[in-house]
Amino acid sequence: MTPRASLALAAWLVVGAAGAATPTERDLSVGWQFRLSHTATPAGANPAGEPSAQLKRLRQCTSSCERLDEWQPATVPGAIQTDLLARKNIPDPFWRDNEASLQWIGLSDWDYQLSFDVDAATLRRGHVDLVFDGLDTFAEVSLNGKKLLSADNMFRRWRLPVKSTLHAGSNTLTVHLQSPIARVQPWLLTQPYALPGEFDSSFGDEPKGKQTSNYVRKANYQYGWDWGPRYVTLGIWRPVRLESWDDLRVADFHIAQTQVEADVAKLDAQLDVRADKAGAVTLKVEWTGPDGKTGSEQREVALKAGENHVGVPLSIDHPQRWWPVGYGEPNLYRFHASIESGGSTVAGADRETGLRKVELRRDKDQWGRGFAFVVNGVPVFAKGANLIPYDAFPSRVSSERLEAILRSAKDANMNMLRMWGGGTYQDDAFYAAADRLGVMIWQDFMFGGAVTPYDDAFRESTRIEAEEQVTRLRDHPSIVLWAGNNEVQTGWEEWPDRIDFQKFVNADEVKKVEDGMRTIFDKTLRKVVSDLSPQVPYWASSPSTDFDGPANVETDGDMHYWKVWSGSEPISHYLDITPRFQSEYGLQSFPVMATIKAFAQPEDMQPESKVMRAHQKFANGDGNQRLLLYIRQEYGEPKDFPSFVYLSQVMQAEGIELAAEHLRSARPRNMGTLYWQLNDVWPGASWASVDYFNRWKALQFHAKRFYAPVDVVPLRRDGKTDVFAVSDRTRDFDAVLRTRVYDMGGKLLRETRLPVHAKALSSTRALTVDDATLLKGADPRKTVVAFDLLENGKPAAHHLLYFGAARTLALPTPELTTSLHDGGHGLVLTVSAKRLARAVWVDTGDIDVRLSQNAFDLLPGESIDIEIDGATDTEALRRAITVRSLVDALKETTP
Ligand code: BMA
Repeated sequence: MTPRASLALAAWLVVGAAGAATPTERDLSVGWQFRLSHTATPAGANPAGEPSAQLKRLRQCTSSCERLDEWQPATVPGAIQTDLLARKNIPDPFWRDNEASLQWIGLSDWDYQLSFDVDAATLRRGHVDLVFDGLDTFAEVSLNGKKLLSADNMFRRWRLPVKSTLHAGSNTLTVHLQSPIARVQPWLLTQPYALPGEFDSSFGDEPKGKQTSNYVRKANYQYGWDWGPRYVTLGIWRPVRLESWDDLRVADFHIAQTQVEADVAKLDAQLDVRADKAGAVTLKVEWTGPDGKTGSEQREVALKAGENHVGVPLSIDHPQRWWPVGYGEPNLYRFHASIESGGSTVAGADRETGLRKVELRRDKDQWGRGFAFVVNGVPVFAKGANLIPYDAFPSRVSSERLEAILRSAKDANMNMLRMWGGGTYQDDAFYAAADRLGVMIWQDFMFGGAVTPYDDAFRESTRIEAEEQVTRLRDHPSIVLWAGNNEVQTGWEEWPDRIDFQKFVNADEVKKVEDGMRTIFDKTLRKVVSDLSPQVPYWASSPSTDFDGPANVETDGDMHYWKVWSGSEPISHYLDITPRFQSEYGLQSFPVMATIKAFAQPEDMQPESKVMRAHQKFANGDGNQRLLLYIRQEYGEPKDFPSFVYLSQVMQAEGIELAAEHLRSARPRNMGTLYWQLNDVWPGASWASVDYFNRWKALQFHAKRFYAPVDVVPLRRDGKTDVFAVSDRTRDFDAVLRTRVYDMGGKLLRETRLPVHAKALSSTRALTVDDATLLKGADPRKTVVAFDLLENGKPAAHHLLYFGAARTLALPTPELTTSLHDGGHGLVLTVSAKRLARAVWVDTGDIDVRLSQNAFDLLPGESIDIEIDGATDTEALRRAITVRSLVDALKETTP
């Protein structure tokens, strides 16, 4: 069994009953083959209609495809694109503009096949189940020529009893995968209308406005998004196995957290047991705490033949509770359940979970209605970002990659990530890592923004998917919210194509569509969460007010704010809005040159080249002009392509910092900032702060500072600056606000100190000061102010303030010097500036090391020590290091 499969199956039988053999699992991932299917999809289940001419044309494989009729080795879990890549049947899907010529793969049908032996002993078992943890998506499964399943939902798990279909010796399992586009399109094109979707295909296989993805339970982003390519995958994307068992099977083991307080945790250990016959058993549950403390409870239960839901109440005194990043340890308890009969153990299961109470507090107040996460009674200001899928091909993401991105988030002081609804529910390994790290997960159900169909079959498929996913994930303490979807409600209310649709379609039909969405998001999914995970709050949509009125408002619920970037408004407009919780806002940038080189050649290195546009998905490549707009507005004209890349990151980092710090300073009116977006699905331009290779952009380094538990935030508006001491500490502390005014060329003009009492879990305004008082006649273009919050004489937080956008400043040449040396505990790079240095960036080229700090400003005469982790060859690193600052990147020196 693969490690992933063992994690996916959190409950399993360990010891067989007397006379019954130990239940076994047999991994069926090895030995698969694939080929281009000989039977192309007809009109699928929908008899009427023809696919579009363009689809038919694109469906033709354009490269050498002869060999694809032959069986070739496949990887399971996997996808057809990665299989073709592994066999060198296709070039790298991420290289240059290869995407355009690889669309035929997702428009074709594919077969997978596995031959495997079964012995007589297996066939003597009471039950043999074939379990698919995930099929992508329209899959016809046959065993020894007998059709067993027509799957149609990528997010479901399928369990098939196959004992009577198996025979001793060699068995053949086949999976025929139909192109979801080729299957649904002929039907859709005969319909009176197509529901408004997300991003139209750039390749013409789907006519504009006729998107099939709305009608399919499959990861939406694979149809192309504004940060990722269109690769419609097909495959056996999760593990597959045979499970053999006899009299009974533990289908689920769950620790329901009825009440969790400092002095006691009241739990209910619940088991779902499938039994062949009725009988009395003893249920025993043992637990081990993080400190090694143990306990156990047991009870007699009468099992009936069939499905049983049984439980053992538990009580743990003074539990070591699970705390999110910044508030304590993410403590985890281990639970073991056993079922005993006639003196022997017949079944068992294990679970690990953290004990915590989570509330979504929505108190009415002077600003409207609050939106605050409260964990174990502590109101937690949420600091983080939105998470998108890790890869265009999700099945190739290892658990190491899953964890590495989460570590990057934690290292940047993030305590919450929103797993956005246009992707996939993640592997168990992802949530287990979030549990261990203390990173809270806001979990969307997988709806990315498209208007949903209202038919019963679609809703029922969604309901089962939701039940399976909530059951699978509900013991992860990291999950603190289930949200119905991404932007479905706000889209319906506000987006022009939806408004046109509502005018175009008759009123009855509009009502049906609207009621259909309301049923799924207000009733079906809400009920699944309240039935299966009642201690975790449900939220109808992001953004929304949970159906308490219109979505995406400043006074209630969560808000996505996109006037900056999508609306081209200046970055300073971030200061004009103070929602109760800002769950999306973002600015784009390009990844570092080392990442760009992974998809582009030297001749592609300009913003408007075909390849650079192909890796810029916002507005079909026009996003590079949007980047330039903001770069010019704030900084000036980039000198060359690498400077454009660098400036895009500086702009993104400083812009998001302004917004995030404004939101933190507005606590308690605002209680969370999740910027868009943490990670990337491929190498390209996007809103990510960590790129596809987990290389940190400037924004991630800034986030580490602006999300630190204690921050000093100077916000300058109309010639006046408010300075806030922002603290996520649970205790007040006394500090001193030091203000130093410098001439950028080197001279300290003035220094003042002010005592500050920084309140716990608060933003405290420490100072309000106007420009004239700070400058006292000095030239604003040549002056910088440094604010430090000193605790016991040492800076607990530090921030610089300028009197205008960077392009208006008279920045000096800083004369940066560097020295790479052994700091005793590893390599240290010291960077020093003679004069003020703006936006210093240390680049290590193709050498991947982790820097403790980067993307910072240095005051005149200041030095910084950067710890370097992961260097293997010091001399090669020394040669690779380059350091630049703002003045190096601009075409002309600023006035
Ligand atoms: C948001 C998201 C995504 C999108 C992002 C950037 O609103 O929900 O759909 O990728 O904006 O445009």
